[in-house]
Amino acid sequence: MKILVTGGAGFIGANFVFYMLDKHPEYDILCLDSLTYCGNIKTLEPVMDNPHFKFVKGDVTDRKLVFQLFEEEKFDVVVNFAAESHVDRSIEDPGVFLRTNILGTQTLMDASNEYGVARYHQVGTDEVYGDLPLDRPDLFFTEDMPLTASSPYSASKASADLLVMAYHRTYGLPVTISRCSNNYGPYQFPEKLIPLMIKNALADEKLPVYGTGENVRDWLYVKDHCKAIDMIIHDGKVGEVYNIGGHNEKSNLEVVRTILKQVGKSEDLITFVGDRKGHDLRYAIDPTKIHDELGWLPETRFDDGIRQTIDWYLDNRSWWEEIISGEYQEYYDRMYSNR
Ligand code: NAD
Ligand code: TDX
Repeated sequence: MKILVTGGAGFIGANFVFYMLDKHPEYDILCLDSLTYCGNIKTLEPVMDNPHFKFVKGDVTDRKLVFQLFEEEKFDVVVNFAAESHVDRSIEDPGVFLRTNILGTQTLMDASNEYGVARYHQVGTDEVYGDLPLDRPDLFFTEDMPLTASSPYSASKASADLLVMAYHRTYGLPVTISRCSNNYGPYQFPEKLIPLMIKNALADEKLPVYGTGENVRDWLYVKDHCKAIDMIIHDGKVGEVYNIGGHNEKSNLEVVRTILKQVGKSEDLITFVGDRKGHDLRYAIDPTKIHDELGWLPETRFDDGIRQTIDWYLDNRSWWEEIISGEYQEYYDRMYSNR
């Protein structure tokens, strides 16, 4: 089987490349990634010499390049991770989110239609369901809920999902969509909550918690997400959406306190800062469908996953210290200095 993995130099895409080369050593994987600020070719160094892996630097909206790749490589399966993925950046500058997340998806599906693939899989997010109230712990996101969006990021991801279902119905493209909750684990760019807080705690810098810190996210260890996508591309039903999540809801404050405790730093580092515009209150996935239909269950408990993640950031300082030396510092100052 030959799989095109787009966005494979990013956090989840890279973890997926490692997972697949390990689980299916006979598969061929081609990673297409334009290496934006959060794509890191160094992350893929361990597999660069693997004869079953190939890296191509390029943009998913570059029609000529994408069509040429499909013509030459004859992919069986496409897994589209390529995206602008940070909500705060989408609030600052939505344009690139619409371009990559919507037009990139269109380009990949046009090529999939033209050259024929057995499966086009869209990596979606639970943010397309909007948010849930904090005082209704009985409510969860299910696949049949209507799509809504709070940020330009989630609007772009919801648009992409609608386009994917339209390509299925109109052109018969064999698609699946997964919508996962918040991921954490190795190689996550330190602009997202968990790695940002680990990095700041290690440096004895303030930990900027938005608003009251009561917002709830449903955390999943990245490897469990990769396993779910592997199951969906093999056994998922064409035309279906699968929610992925492990019933692991935590308030942001709980997450930050856990990190401080594990790195042995004081809670005095916590600083409440101005809230995110349009900040979603609570995400919570109902994973019944993927469990019942495909037998998927998460394997990593939050306590173990967060410990492994913190250890990874401690053991791999050079990976993130290099990242935070460039554009990152300007972003950080812009985002946090006047909050
Ligand atoms: P990320 O930002 O770490 O990585 C995105 C990757 O896409 C980077 O390597 C980047 O270089 C690449 N990319 C961006 N624009 C591109 C373009 N125009 N052409 C080619 N490559 C491009 O993101 P992530 O956290 O790994 O998320 C991956 C996917 O999973 C996204 O689609 C995101 O919406 C989805 N998702 C993420 C989470 C999460 O918690 N991180 C949860 C659910 C779904
Ligand atoms: O400095 C911070 N302080 C803070 O309180 C940051 C960066 C975040 N937060 C809060 C905002 C959210 O309530 O923490 C929570 C998590 O924030 P992010 O890590 O930015 O993730 P979120 O906005 O929940 O979106 C993530 O999950 C869904 C991913 O970034 C998306 O790509 C994915 O689709």
